[in-house]
Amino acid sequence: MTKGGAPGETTLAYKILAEHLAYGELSPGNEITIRIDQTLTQDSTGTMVYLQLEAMDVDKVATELSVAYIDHNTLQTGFENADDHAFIESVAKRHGVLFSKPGNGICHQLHLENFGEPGKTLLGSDSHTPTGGGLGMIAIGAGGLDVAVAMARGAYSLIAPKVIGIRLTGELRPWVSAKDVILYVLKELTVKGGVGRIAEYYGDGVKALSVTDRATITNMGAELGATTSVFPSDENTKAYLDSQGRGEAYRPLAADEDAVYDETLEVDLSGLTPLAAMPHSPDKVKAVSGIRDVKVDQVAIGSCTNSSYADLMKVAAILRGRRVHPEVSLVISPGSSSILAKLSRNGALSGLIDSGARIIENACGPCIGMGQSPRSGAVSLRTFNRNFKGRSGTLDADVYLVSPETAALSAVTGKITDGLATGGALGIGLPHIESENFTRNDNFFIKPDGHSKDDTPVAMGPNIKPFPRNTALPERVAGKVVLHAGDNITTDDIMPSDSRLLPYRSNIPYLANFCFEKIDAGFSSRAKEAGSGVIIGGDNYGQGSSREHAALAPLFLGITFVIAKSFARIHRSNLINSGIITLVFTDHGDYERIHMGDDLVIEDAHSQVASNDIIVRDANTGAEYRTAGNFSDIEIQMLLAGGKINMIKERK
Ligand code: MIC
Ligand code: SF4
Repeated sequence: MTKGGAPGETTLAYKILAEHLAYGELSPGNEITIRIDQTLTQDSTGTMVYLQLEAMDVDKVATELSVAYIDHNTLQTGFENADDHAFIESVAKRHGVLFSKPGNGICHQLHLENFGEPGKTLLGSDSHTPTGGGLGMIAIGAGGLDVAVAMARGAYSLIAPKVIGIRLTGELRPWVSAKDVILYVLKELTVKGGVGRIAEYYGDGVKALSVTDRATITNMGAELGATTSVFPSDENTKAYLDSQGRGEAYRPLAADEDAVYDETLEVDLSGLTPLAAMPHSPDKVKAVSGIRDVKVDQVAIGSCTNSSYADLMKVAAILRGRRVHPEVSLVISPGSSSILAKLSRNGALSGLIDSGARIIENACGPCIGMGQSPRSGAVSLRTFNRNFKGRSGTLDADVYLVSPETAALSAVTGKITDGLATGGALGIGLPHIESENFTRNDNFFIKPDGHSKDDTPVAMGPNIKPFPRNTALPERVAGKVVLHAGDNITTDDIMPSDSRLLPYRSNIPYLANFCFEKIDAGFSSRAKEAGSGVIIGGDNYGQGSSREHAALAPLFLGITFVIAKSFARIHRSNLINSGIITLVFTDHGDYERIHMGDDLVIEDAHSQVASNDIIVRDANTGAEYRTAGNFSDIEIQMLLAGGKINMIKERK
């Protein structure tokens, strides 16, 4: 059904989308609405989601399953974190949402273990929700408001993506891992190569990858900018589900033999070598052999990309009987409580501790800058998915993204080490774990059963402030250029997140003071002074995290529109959901012609926004800049209403 094609040529992605199609014609570029079976939220985006859900005045969620995880902000350095957790737990109870207590693990790992099902749709308020694609789901990351609406209505609208077929052949060699597969794909396609696309894996090489390998690959498909990534569901999927005691969820799924992909990429797994993403972008990929011997100060193993039982058993095999290099700090955060318990039961945990590894909580932790910031100027090797400048909490640290094998081996040698060249020589045998029975632990889950809106009050802490709301679009939208930014601006740049700021995710007025702090410390006060501001961006503006705080803080600071060369998908939606107009330059040369301090204006905004061609004028010089909105019908309505919530309220 790709390209509107005939049955018998259908990609797996389009088969699942077709099964869930509620509205629209399913062909690339069209706006479609799909039914959403499951949603997930995590705490750092979740507080906004649940404030918005409350604002929508719904009773029970409309999905088959909605889960609220607490994994990002678990340090509890003050009352703010714990208040957020209590708030989320109370709203979860009110609306029939399953609550996962802090300490249970990382949302994506937990969802894979406990709830992911082949052929289902999942919408999550976290950009790495596509981890579920490892189980053959269409799992999409979105802004919090979109997830709140999906919970309320069981549906989500998106532009039907193209499908890029990634054909895998061969088999990975020991010391080469699933992480190296996705790093290779990132090198080939770059951080914007997946925009407007689903990455679908197929071919003989698929069967050589376990579900957790596949989940590593689909997880980091987020770094391609892809809408999602998906693997077939096969015998390995069955084995994984059986190991989690959920064999009944299995359903075989694959693309048709003659499926037609919009684009294809070939990857010979047998030819891959250990790779690393160099500072400061996940697509700056080099062979580990080419950077070997770089001295390492810190190694961090964990995150939703590489914290599975199979990954950590490989790490345990490498560290068993060995010592972490005296000049290296090694921290390990397992993906879930059941993984940690299993490592503890089989003795692997004591081996890790004996080697000198620091075991930290099974949560996002250092991946989102919640502790373990490396020392000044450090080299930090991480098995995570993002190495944007400053994300570790140390602005001048050099973060490299690598596989668990490369990370553990380098922790022992004290320098970046290529396992392919030296791992075997050290006599280290790596276990290959397809799946192994897990003991289910439901003790961290709180079921909403027996509760309702009427018997459970919302637990509001003093740090939880109402979220900013826009007003209906005026006929004349004006603003002063308060930021002129380069290419690939991340949402970490726009709204930084670390142990200092993460506790304030439910307090936009406070957070807004730190907007763009890392790249332009004067931004927030300049925007406040201007009263009404405009941001100019380069290519791929807003890549990375799904945090809608990167739209809500600019909204609070008076940003009315953003003109960029191109936008990342989730951030563009978050801006429009907040009623901020997103425009792309028709002539990229105009990017240079507009300067800081220029007063820009969109006249006749109502009719201009409804047309694709939007003229932005310099109020002082009269210079005109042509831009395109590419807005769908629903987006136009949102912009006119001043955001999605206003539009929903108007329709009631
Ligand atoms: C991230 O990895 O950047 C995060 C933190 O998980 C974000 C969500 C957030 O900012 O809360 C994401 O990926 O969406
Ligand atoms: Fe958590 Fe890091 Fe995964 Fe984001 S990328 S969900 S912060 S572990």
